Amino acid sequence: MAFEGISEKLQNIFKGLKNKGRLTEADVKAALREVKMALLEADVNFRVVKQFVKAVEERAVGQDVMNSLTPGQMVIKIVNEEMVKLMGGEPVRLPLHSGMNVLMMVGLNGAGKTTMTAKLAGELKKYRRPLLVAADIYRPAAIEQLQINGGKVGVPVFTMGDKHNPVDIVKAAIEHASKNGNDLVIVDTAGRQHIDEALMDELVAIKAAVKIDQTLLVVDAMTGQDAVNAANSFNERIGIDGVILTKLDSDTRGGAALSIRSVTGKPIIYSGIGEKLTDIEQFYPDRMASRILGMGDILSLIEKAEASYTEEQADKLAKKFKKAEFDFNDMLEQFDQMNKMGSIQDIMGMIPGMGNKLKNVEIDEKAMNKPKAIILSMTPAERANPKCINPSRKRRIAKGAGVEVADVNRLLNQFEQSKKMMKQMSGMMSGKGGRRFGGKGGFRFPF
Ligand SMILES: Nc1nc2c(ncn2[C@@H]2O[C@H](COP(=O)(O)OP(=O)(O)OP(=O)(O)O)[C@@H](O)[C@H]2O)c(=O)[nH]1
Ligand SMILES: [Mg+2]
Repeated sequence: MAFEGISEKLQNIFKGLKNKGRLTEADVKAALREVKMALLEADVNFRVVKQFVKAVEERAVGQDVMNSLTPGQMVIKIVNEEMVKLMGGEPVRLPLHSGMNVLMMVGLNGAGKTTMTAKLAGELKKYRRPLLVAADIYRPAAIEQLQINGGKVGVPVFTMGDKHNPVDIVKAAIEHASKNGNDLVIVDTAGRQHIDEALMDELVAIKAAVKIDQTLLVVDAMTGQDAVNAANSFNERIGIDGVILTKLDSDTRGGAALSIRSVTGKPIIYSGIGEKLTDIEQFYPDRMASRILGMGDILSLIEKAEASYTEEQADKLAKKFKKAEFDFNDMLEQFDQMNKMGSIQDIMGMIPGMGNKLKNVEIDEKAMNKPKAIILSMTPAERANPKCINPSRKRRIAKGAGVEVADVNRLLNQFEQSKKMMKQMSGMMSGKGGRRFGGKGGFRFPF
């Protein structure tokens, strides 16, 4: 899971701070030294770390903080705010003007350009008519890969095979787009090592030949400082307008996410969070900071839930959630939603306080199949009112699902318990910061 190491360290440091009633300047400085180490270990650029710690320290050792009732929490708040600032503060949307826009995706080998090209098209086709352009003529099967991905998101792909040079391909693609009413051209370029001057020259040549509205650098978040150095080279050599961070679902330490904005001065616009073509998110510095700080990412989670629920469904569920009135019919629906939302482990990691607990827990995604089979074996009436499930019904349900009666009992018990837990959680969440939890994004555990 992303940011695990750094989250855990920061949480421990914060715990130490919170446990102290009063803080001295020395306490804060000691804590910040630990924060510094944690950031360096997460592969954050050392200059960025230095500036960051300095900024936090300047604010944290002030009288207001030290004399406040909760100095520990004030320090945490400052760390959080400075982290948000480090990643750009406000989210930046991809600037698209009216008429034809040409985007060019650039980046190192395997960063995720071709995948992101299709993800972006899938995302933007709600508002635009995209055309993808296969300008990677070097890697075998690169063209085919783009065609397949384009097909999956239902967006056309322009190709001239691998016998023309990329400058001509892009020119022809733009002409083709104008004739066919496509107002968004996204160019997938070849992967390169930043030392590869020939390929850099090629990107410069494309930019010289046609008007590129946005040059987007795709960066693999797992590669830490290498990604940051590459970003710098790309920016100096060809000029970039924005950054897209991919593989934020993987075991990344946080270095790239935290440094890249500050080092290049360019905004992070989107993030890639999985291999599926729907695994794309707008980049929100505040949410990313919460994730890195281990505070969970409730907002992203809720947005995911919202994307896969209709409003009506969500409202209905949120009400039941609050009253802990949900039944097995809802649970069945929930299983399907969970599938749409991604892996359970990812989702749990976004819940505050859960990331840590799940550290060594392997969640068996297939484990959902058994309860699902049991629920499917119930009649709708039984699903709506589990209390009516007597021993003979249990036997019938078990037989239908191909499981033991004990499995049915276990599910019924778990269900009762999770209901209790929901009740507690909705109590907890109705306070600060939990508004949206019970609101239209109402989210519940599936078990
Ligand atoms: N887990 C995860 N994998 C990703 C993500 N984005 C891309 N990948 C995977 O990373 C690998 C490389 O992705 P590509 O899109 O082919 O990368 P590329 O930059 O086009 O690579 P080249 O064209 O060879 O330079 C593929 O296996 C993708 O499925 C992501 O956000 N998360
Ligand atoms: Mg590619």
